[in-house]
Amino acid sequence: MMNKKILTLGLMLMAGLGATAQVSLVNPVPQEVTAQTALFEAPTQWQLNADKKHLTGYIYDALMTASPEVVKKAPFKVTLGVRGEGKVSKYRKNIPAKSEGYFMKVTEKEVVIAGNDEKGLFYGVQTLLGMMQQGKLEACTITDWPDVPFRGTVEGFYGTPWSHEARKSQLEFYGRNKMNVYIYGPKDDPWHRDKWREPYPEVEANRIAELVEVAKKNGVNFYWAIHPGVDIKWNDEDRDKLMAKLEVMYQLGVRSFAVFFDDIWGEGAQADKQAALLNYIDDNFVQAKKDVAPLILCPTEYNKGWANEEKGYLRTLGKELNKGIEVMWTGNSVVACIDKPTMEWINERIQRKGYIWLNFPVNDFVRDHILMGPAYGNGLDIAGDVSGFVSNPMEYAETSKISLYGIADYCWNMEAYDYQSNWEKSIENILPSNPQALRTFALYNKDLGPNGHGFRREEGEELRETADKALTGDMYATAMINNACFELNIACDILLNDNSNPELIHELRPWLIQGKHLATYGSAVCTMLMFAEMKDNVSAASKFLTFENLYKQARSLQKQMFDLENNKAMRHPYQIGTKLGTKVMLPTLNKIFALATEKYNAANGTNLDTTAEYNPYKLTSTVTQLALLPVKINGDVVEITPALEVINWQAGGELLLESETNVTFQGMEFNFGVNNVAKHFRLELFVNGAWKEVSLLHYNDTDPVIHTGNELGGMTANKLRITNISGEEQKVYFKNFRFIRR
Ligand code: 14T
Repeated sequence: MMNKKILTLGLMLMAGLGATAQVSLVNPVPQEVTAQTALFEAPTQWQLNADKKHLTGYIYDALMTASPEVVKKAPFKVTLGVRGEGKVSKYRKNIPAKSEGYFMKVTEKEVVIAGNDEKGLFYGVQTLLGMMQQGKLEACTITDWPDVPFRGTVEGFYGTPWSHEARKSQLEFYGRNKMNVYIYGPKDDPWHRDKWREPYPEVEANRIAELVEVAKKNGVNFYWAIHPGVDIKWNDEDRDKLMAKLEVMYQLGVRSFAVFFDDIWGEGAQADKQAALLNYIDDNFVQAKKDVAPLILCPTEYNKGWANEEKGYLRTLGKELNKGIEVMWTGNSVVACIDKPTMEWINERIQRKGYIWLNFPVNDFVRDHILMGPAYGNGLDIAGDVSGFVSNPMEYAETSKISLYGIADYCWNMEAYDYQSNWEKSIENILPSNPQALRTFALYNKDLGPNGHGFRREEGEELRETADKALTGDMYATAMINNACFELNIACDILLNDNSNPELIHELRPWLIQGKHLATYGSAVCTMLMFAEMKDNVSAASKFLTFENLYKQARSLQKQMFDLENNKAMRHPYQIGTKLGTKVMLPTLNKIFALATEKYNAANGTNLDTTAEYNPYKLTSTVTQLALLPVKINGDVVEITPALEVINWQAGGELLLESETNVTFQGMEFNFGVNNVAKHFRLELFVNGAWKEVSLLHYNDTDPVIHTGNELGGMTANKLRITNISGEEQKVYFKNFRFIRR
């Protein structure tokens, strides 16, 4: 407590002097720091004072990434050592008796780093490197250790697995930020899941071997996970195949293993069988090898929402699994923050401390959003209740580092974790060339939007008050929103031309382009509102800068945003959409658009459309119950939302669907929920200025689905209509209607 106060005081003094305290550059925030305000230039040369064994190896290599030259008699001395070694015997009492802990002392003459163990020494070196980032040092002493023993990530998402380069970059990032676990388990790596029995082909095998090496150099345990539950048979043959695969991975250098049973059902999902298998691996592989880390299990019921108390799956695991086998847990639901009650609930059932699998910042269930917000919401009092804490990130590896920087800090020094200041630091760290641009852009990429897991994040709170005022017609507030859009536009342009972190900009690119659209849209609608409010024509000086043209611009941007979302090259292959600012900014701009247009219509007797959502499909119908059904576009599938009631489709009644542009049809089907009704309806497409009929049929008498004849494939039209030609009213359901475009 005392030490933190001194640190804070030091920080405040230095902020006043316009300098940054070098300890404050270090992530994770160290446990205990006494710092003076004496900043000095880091030496350009230093002499090393360490036992021979520290003059090679990964700790030494890490130290060598710092710029000073090693010179025998340099006046600045760096002493390295581990508890028990003569070189650091003087500091015996200062070294924290904690795994991976270290003591460090910096003066203008020397640096001493004394690890409680090898890893502690490595982390002390990382702290030194962190402090020296800006070429300066600060006199201080640091006593430091991690709160959570296992900290890191699980590459466990669905979608494109990380590239080899991305993985290496991650492992280095983990080393620098004192995370010690990387669990390899990408759902879409065939040899992890579908082909779990088969060894990796040579190229992939070599890559894994290389990752193991890179992990070691960065103090990270590389866990390789196997996902056999999809089709495992609980017999000796499959058990031996699994053991053989683990042996192959062991030969590649892997020394830490996990077995995942998530997202499966049926045969593979039995607690007693899973426990027996894991115990078998533990007894005959982990214990037998002696150099293999404790096993990790991801259970089938990996969150409280899915736990079946009656069947007692979790209690069975708790009772039967060998002690020492870790059990993963995502919390109260698949995507959740972790708190004390979460841990109490699970730990009691599994008879050990849960190993947290945090489904953040993973976005495989909301691929239209990219997540650049802080990691917040997890309890700051659970360090003693978890055995490990790993984050499942996005397939966007580089962007994920923003949140992972927070996870690293949280796991290391939980009570002191301040997510906001961590986030600010993290932005600086990931893009030192343009942190303000990245921060400005990231403000609009925090929330996930509505999603099946109900997991939401704060976004745009800083705008809310101004937005509300703007919507009451406050011109100053409107100008402020306009400024925010201007800033977003500047940020996007700066980032698109930043080449200091090409991978980051590559990942962000679709959102950066959408960000520019959003910002330009924002400036248009804010200016519209100002013109509409000011009534007398402020733009008299220009015949072109008019409300009408701004309105056209806003309309164009609504369409451009829509087009970008549906652009095959830009959007994610599995889910349409490239969205940002969806929590506050976009809804505010849409309201400003509507408000400005209403005001303009009222003052000028015009009838401009005030709806902001762009949709190129327009449905009209003489059947009143169908007239208001929304049309949804999902990639190449265009669907009319089903109606829940019985439709009274009068004789001659028609449903008309018009498209702004020509559509080439690939297929169509619909379901009126009644057998043998195809003959009562006529489908026509408007091709080159004339209606052309397309035949309709059922595949059999008991299937209400209506299919189109083969002639539809490849037809190009901009309208279609369906008419009741039976001469009498048809009572039908409107269960589904969809077509696929090319
Ligand atoms: F293993 C688990 F802890 C876990 O979270 N499994 C998956 C994970 O691979 C995925 O990235 C994550 C987020 O989407 O959620 C789990 O996958 C699901 C979850 C569902 F609720 C897949 C389908 C679901 F319906």
